[in-house]
Amino acid sequence: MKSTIISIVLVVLATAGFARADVVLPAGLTGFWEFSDSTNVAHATVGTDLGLHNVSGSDWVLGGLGGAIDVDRSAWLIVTHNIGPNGGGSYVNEWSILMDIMVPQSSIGNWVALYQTNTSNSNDGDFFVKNNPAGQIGVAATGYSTNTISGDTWYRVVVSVDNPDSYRIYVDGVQWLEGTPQSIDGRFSLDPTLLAFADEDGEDYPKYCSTLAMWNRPLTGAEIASIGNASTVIVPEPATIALLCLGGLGIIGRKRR
Ligand SMILES: [Ca+2]
Ligand SMILES: [Ca+2]
Ligand SMILES: [Ca+2]
Ligand SMILES: [Ca+2]
Repeated sequence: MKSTIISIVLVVLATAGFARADVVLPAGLTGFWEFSDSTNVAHATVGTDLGLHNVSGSDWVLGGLGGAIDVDRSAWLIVTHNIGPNGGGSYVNEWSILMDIMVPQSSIGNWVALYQTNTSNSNDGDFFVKNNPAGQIGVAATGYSTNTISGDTWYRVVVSVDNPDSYRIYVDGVQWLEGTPQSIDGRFSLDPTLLAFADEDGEDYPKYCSTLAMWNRPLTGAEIASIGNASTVIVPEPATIALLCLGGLGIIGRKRR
């Protein structure tokens, strides 16, 4: 019976995927959130549903790919990524995150936090859109991009992290920053959760998010180029969904303990 269900799931997903010529996400995906359901904005397509801090279904908007969430100041998303410690440390040192974001023009010229690795949000954010020069992205420790994002425009931002070897930021498939590499188990290693869009002292002007994804390894430049820009429809490998739907998540959970 299980194999019948798997077959049906695979056929349905494969048909849907090929019909739309969607881009299949690279291997190692551990979480994928699309904000496509206004009645369940925290829903995970792959992995664990998001935690919501000061955001709810009323912040769902039609925008980006299949809907997005309007993340105002003092609001953030609690992202359980299901990546175990790796890279030779006690925390997650090899990882990647994808964020489809749009910063309204009214936020440009202010700090816009993109992620915070401190799970209690008790220190500075760790990845920002900078206030001045407006629209550069990064943080002092890693450096900032020279290129800038514009207001009211959707971007697909990917950060590929391999502590202590590399920290790279890509926008719409193009590398924008060869960042300063970071230490094992340091500021850019992860606890079991990461906070998307959080900052401890108000450097979190409003932004929109249409897609989030995380991987348990540093994606390569070629892989990130293949994912395209914020209008490229991306889908998990059918096997990833089937596995997670049928209890794979439980197995991953047990391995981590
Ligand atoms: Ca490594
Ligand atoms: Ca701050
Ligand atoms: Ca921090
Ligand atoms: Ca979406």
